[in-house]
Amino acid sequence: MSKILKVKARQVFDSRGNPTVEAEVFIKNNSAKAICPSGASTGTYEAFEKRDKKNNRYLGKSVLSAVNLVNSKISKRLKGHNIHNQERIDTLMINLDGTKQKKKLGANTILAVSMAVKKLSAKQKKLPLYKTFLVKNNFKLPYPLMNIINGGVHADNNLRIQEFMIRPDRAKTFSDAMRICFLVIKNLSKIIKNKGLSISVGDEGGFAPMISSNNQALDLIVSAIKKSGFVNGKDVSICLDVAANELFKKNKYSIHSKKYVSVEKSIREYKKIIRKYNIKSIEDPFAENDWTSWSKLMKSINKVQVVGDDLYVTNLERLKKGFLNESSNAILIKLNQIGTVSETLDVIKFAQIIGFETIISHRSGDSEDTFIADLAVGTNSNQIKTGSLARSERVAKYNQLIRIEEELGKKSRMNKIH
Ligand code: 2PG
Ligand code: MG
Repeated sequence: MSKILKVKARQVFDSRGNPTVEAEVFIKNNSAKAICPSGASTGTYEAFEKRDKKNNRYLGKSVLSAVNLVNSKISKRLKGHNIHNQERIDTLMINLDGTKQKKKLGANTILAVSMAVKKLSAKQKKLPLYKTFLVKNNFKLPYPLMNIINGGVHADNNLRIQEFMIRPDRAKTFSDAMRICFLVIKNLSKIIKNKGLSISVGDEGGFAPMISSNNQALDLIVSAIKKSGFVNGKDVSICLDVAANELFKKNKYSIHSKKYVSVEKSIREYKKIIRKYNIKSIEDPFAENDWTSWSKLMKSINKVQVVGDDLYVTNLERLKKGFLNESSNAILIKLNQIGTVSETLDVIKFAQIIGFETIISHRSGDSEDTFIADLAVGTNSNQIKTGSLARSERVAKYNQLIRIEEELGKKSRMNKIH
């Protein structure tokens, strides 16, 4: 009954209009499908994304060879295996690939299948997806980290920092968290418009006005929070993703202006904006190999969430190194950085054992697939980062969380922000 009959893939498109893999897994009388997302500011240590670099028909971006691999090798290997044994299935694919970064089959190839298997297992058991991960009861809803101003490689403006986010820290329910973010975003839209700037949006649905100073973006957000009747740093907190890999050259950083300055100076600037704008969370403040600067920052600030994204790439070995090095106190979780559901869950489990916050994240190239919304609830992750309240591929995840909250009814609780 639960044995895989075949796996089939097709090339579909992501939110940036780039080809991506959708995989569909079939058992007798049932099937499920999943779509793999894709990043723009990627870490060097991420698992490999397979694209047909030489196929000019899609400017080197098609994933037709990945699709072929699913339809041939992977389908053949997984045939007859039980969909409820996720670890076994993921291990079979990891071994079929045989390389450390999944270079042979591609993490995008493997992950689409891995997620589809997970969804089909839940569907077959007639369970909502969020009930099939790590948590078995007392489900909690995550706080949204809404990326409301886009910069860096996600927008065409000159903002150095990639993501300016808000987190509604005092929301009592997920629906109320949404209402608070909605108000701030609508007010921010008015403020930006009144300044004669454009309210067009970037890759993750946040506004992408033609401004170039981080402080200017932060001032706009502070005004929007105030205008909505909330207190910055209490009701709503500002959180950043610097994506510093993109702002690093010869041991210097150009985070706060175009000029490259020392790590010490960058830390002083961080402390300044943390104080001035009550910033509660900073992701990727330094580059992926610059472990010493991370721990220097950790030692010089407190009560700020420091999040490793490109630093850890959802990889257990790198997370262990960061733990020993005291590099951060939180980890961003992206399924396609590592390539299977099982490995992602192992990283989340370890992170929670060592007391790190786990933040489930979308990619800048994403799709209508809402897998990560269920993953956040099912792993007791206290935050989810999935863009702003614009672009359906972002909003779809928030809408799924609204449904989960409704389904949990009276038993539903918000998670805790530490
Ligand atoms: C990030 C992500 C998602 P990308 O840096 O955190 O916001 O961006 O998918 O481009 O790596
Ligand atoms: Mg990031």
